[in-house]
Amino acid sequence: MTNGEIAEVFERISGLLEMKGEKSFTIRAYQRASRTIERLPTEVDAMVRNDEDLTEIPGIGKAISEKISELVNTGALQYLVRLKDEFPPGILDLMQIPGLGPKTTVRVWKELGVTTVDQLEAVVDDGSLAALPRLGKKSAENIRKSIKFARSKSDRVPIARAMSVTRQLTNSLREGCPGISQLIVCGSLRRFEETIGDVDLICVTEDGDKALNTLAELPDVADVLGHGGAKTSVVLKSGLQVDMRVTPADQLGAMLQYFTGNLQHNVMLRDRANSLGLSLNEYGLKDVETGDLETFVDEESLYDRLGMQFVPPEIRMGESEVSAALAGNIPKLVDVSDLKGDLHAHTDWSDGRDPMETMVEAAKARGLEYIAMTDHSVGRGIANGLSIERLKGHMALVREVEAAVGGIRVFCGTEMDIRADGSLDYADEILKELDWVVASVHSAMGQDAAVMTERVIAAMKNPYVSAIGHLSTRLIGERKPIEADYEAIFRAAADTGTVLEINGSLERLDLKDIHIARARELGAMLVISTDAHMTESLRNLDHGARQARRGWCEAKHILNTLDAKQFGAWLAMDKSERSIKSAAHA
Ligand code: DGT
Ligand code: CA
Ligand code: CA
Ligand code: ZN
Repeated sequence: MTNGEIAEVFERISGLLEMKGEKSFTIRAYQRASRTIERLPTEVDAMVRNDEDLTEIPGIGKAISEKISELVNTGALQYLVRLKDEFPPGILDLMQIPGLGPKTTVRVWKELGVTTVDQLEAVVDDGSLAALPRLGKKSAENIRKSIKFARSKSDRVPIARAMSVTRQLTNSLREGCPGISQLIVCGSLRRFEETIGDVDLICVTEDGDKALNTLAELPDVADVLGHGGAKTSVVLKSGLQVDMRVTPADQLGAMLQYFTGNLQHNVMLRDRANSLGLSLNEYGLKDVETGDLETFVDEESLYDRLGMQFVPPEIRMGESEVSAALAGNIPKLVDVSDLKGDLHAHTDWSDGRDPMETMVEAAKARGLEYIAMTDHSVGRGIANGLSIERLKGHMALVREVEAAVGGIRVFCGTEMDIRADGSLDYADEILKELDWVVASVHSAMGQDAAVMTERVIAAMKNPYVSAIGHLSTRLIGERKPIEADYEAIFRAAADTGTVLEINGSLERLDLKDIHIARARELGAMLVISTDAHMTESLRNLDHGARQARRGWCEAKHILNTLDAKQFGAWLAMDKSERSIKSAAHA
């Protein structure tokens, strides 16, 4: 069972308890557990199996720890089963509709007799939902969109879940078959797509049969779809399909290329091969006349043989990358090793897990030269946002921690709410004391595009707002992005000297790839941030970098590739002078 699945169970419990009208601290305890587990980089499943003490995890008490053990050991939780029985069937699906939430779910159930998604759609259509007191046309319209979104989700899996399932799977495979010398994740996961159809693995080993049998016989496998030759396909109990192929090491290059795709990229590469009198398949390049097969140990030599630059997996989209590679126009894309700092991180002052000093130590250990501590602002009550008093204490602590840790710059920051009317959560007199201000939308996400656009641009016009956090507010597969004139926002970002964040949290990956590319083209400055709520999530820099690569970003497009000194010099500029150009000369 993955962390994501366990987290979902607790999310459901908290929702059902809220519908029951349970005490708020009980509800919050389950919500906190859910969030903690979802973000935890270590697999709770494995911790249970290894008899580790789960209550060591901050936010997990004895009661929840016992429930996790029961879940992992039996695959179900009697407490949830009983709780569910108190409600009509279907109500959980209903609660999952984004924007509905426990409160509205109870109302549509009790007041309109709605217990399924289909019935919900019917009351939206006939106007009876909008007629409920305090609901209105606007909310009903948003719920209509959410139903559509929920239905369009299809069976593709968000990347965060696919990655965590894949991590567990590859661990089990290596354990079960020590003869595996390489296990490489290919397909859409290697390209870093935001949703994944199925998981593709290439296994390099002397004993292919053993590896394929190991996969087919894993306890997590629900069904074997195909097994034989050099490949096996299975469906895991989580519903995710896995295709695995084995290959000898000397043919890895062509197999990797083939299995990474995407399909359209592969078609383009085949055409290129044909034009050279060759035919490309997963084993290598065949000379059409002689029938001789040329094999490749790595992808680099294969692309080279085709007379083109190596194409990084993240941009293998079957678009302009092949012609660019033929012309030698693929730029050197930004790499996580280029990133010198992080500009969005939370501590236990708001909703983070770790104390500030721990976060700063961890950032330093990762080799970062600077980090901004950006705890939530006062309006974010549920995230324990900082009052002005507490913000001042926070700033004082930043200075203390910076001195105590040493060797890393620590910036005073905030992640401040952009309120529904476009006003900001702190006054300018406070903001100007801060080094780095990330402004984010966390509420009223269903506003009309025109209102939302104005709201975000209003925040950008503030001279002390350094950056906009996770612009679209989407949670991949969970919450749809805000509707807004993104093009206008990107232009305003460039005009006002406001940086746009590429949020590297796997649940978000926000901006999305095409928005990154467009913002870059329009001259907006970009920064790759972790939004870390615990030390382990500092590795979101890696995800953010890969996301930026999908938008064809080079180091020069990303502000936090500047070293501490350069970044400090850039920060010292007036906002009106900040730009990609001035960053290059910082
Ligand atoms: P997904 O699974 O929908 O997220 O996307 P992919 O790209 O992982 O697609 P998948 O799993 O069907 O196949 C993995 C790769 O294998 C795909 O990106 C390209 C390659 N591939 C699959 N079928 C064909 C094919 O018929 N011809 C060629 N040339 N390549 C194929
Ligand atoms: Ca796939
Ligand atoms: Ca596949
Ligand atoms: Zn946020």
